[in-house]
Amino acid sequence: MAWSPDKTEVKSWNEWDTLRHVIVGRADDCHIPPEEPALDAKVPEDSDMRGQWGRRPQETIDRANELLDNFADQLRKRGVRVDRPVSIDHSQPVTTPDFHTDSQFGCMPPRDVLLTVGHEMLEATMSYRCRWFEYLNYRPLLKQYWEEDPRFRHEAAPKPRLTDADYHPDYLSEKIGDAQRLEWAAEKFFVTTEEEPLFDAADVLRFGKDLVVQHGFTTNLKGIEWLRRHFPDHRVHTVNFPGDPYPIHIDATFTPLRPGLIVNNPQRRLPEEQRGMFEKNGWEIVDAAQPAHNTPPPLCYSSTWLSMNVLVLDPKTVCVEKSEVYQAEQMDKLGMEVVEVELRDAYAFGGGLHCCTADVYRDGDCEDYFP
Ligand code: ABU
Repeated sequence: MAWSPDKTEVKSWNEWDTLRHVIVGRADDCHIPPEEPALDAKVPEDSDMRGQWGRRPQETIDRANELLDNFADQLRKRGVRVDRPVSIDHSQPVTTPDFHTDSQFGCMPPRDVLLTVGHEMLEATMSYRCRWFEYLNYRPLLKQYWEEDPRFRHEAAPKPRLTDADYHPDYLSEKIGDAQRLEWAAEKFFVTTEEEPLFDAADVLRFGKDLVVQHGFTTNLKGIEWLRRHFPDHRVHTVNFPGDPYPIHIDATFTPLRPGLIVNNPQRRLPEEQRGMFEKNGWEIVDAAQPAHNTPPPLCYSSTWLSMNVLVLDPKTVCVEKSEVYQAEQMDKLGMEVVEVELRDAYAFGGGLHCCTADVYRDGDCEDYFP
C-alpha cells in the first residue's frame, strides 16, 4: 500500500529509497560533556574542545536550531513528514552503579542512536557515558509510532555497563599522534574493548538484506555479533577503514547513493579484501570529492569529511551542505539532483545532514542487492 501522510508507518530498508518520513534533531540544551575515555579518544589532539566542557553558548544553540528548523522546513516543502525530538535536561549528571558523568550530550544526531531496519527502530547501546540516556529524547516519538503503527517494533539493545573495563587505557594519553593512531587502526586496536557489546547506530549502513557495519571506536566486534543475532534474516558484514585515525561512524566515510553506487572517503578507502561483495555484484565505489574546508568549525568533534555526510532523498536526489561545493559538483556529475542545505554552523552539535536525521519511512521493500 502507498505511503500516506495521515497514517504513521515505520519502514526503511536502505539509505536511498524515496524518503517520506524522517526525524530531524535539535540543538536544544546541547552540552560539551566532561572528559571520559571513549569521548576523549575521538576529540582530535589539536582540537579547541580539549579540556573544556559545559553547556554550549546560547547563540550557537540558537543558530544551530535555526539551521535545523530550516532544513526541516525544506524537507516538508518537498512532501516529507518531519518529526522532532523532545529534549531532556542534558545538564543532569548520570550516575549508575558503574559510572558517573557530570553532564550529558544532546539530541542533535538521532542517526547515532536510532537504527531503522524494516519495521523496527532499534536504540543503540552507545559507548559514551554521556550518551547513555540519549534515547530518552526520542521516546515520545517512538511511543507515538508504537501507538499508531501496529507493525512497529520498538527495540532497545542491552544497556552497557561502561565500566573502565570497556576502554583501552592506551587511548587515555593526551598525545598519541596520528602515526600511532593509524598503526592501531590498522591492527584493529580501538579505544573500546570487547568487554560487552557496544555499537552506535551510525556505524551501520543498510543495503536491504545486507547490513554493513564499521568496526571502530564506537562499535566493537561483540556489538556487531549482537546485531547479527538480532537480525537473523540479514547478512551482517564487518568493515574497517584503516586510513582513519579517529574511526567513529561510517557516514563520513562510505556513502551509498543508489543501488550500484557508493562514494568512499579517499583517505579512508575500503581495503581490497573487503570489496568482494560490491565488486562481484557490479557496484562502483568512487572516491568522494575533497571537502571545501580545511578545518571543522569551532568546538566540533567531527572531521572536515562531513562534506560527504549527505542525505539521499531518492535515488536521483541528494541533500548536500551548501558550502560543500566540490561535493555538490561531484554529485551533479554522478547524475544526482542536488538540494543545497545550509548546516555548517550546526556541525559542532554532532554532525552533518545524515547524522542529524533518522529514517522513519522510505518506500521500497527488503531487496537482495548482493545475491
Ligand atoms: N559522525 C560522523 C563523524 C565522522 C567524522 O568525524 O569524520
